Amino acid sequence: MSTGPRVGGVHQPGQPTAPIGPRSPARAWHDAPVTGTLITVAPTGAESDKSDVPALPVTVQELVETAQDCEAAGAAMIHIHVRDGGARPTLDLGYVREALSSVREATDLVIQVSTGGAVTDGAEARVAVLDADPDSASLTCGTVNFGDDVFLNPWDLIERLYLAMRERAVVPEFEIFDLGQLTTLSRLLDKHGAPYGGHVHCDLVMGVPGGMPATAQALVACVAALPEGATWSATGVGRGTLPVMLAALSCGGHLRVGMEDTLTFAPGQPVQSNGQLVRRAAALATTALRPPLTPGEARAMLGIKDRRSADTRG
Ligand code: KMH
Ligand code: ZN
Repeated sequence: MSTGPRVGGVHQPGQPTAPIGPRSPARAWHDAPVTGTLITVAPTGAESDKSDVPALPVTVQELVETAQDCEAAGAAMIHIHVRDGGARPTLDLGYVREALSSVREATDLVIQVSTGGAVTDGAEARVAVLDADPDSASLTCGTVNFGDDVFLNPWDLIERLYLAMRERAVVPEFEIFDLGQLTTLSRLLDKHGAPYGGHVHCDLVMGVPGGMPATAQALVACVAALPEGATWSATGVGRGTLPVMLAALSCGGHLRVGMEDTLTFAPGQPVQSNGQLVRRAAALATTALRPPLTPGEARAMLGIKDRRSADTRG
């Protein structure tokens, strides 16, 4: 077995690899140092219509106001899906560039673009959004049924996105919709080495109809199968929001919340704003003695390249 050097728990390109496997028990989550909580807000998504959900931020102005509100509430990163002039999901580079640069000018948030897009988006457009100069980008590690649709993520697209991110100094966030996608992540890291920044960060997306359930049991199974040294957040879709949030906090994880995943705050109460969801997450994280990380602390943890102009750096 090789003991080649590791950065952030993954192999370096060109180094011999060790067998793929779960983290050693000695490095289990309960032994890891306690840190603050990275709160990511996913404010819009690609699935809901503005006509059905008036509080959904779809214009650049709404997105910027949402980002500012969520930053003040404790978010450190924003996961962005962009809408066009008709509020339809788009990967058009003009729209994406405008949205990302506007949020970067108005906030200190780590800016993550979605490469998942909508289930109807093709591979070329999903790779091309990386030219909009995000700090980070989502990278889903496998195909998953998505309600009546299929969210297609074949191996060759995963590799292509991964390498394109590294070429552009973009930090991936590996989106995990099912346990087996962690096997694909290990295969990816063993074949291609560490991502830009040298650190692996995953987001467990739980409760999509067709993916893993939004349960503590599924979360614990995923955490045991993460690459050594990885950090992770979790997001529970719909009614899975609170069970997943509480399980993630108790297992040392970070949180993603937002109207991409949750439209109901409590039974009979539609979500009023993304800020409302971030405030609840920040309050629970603080109660757990793991208060929200600042954007600067999130940058350091994730290995983000600083793209902010000198006059906006915090
Ligand atoms: N909208 C979903 C089909 C991502 O952003 O990378 C995919 C998604 C994942 O939301
Ligand atoms: Zn998304």
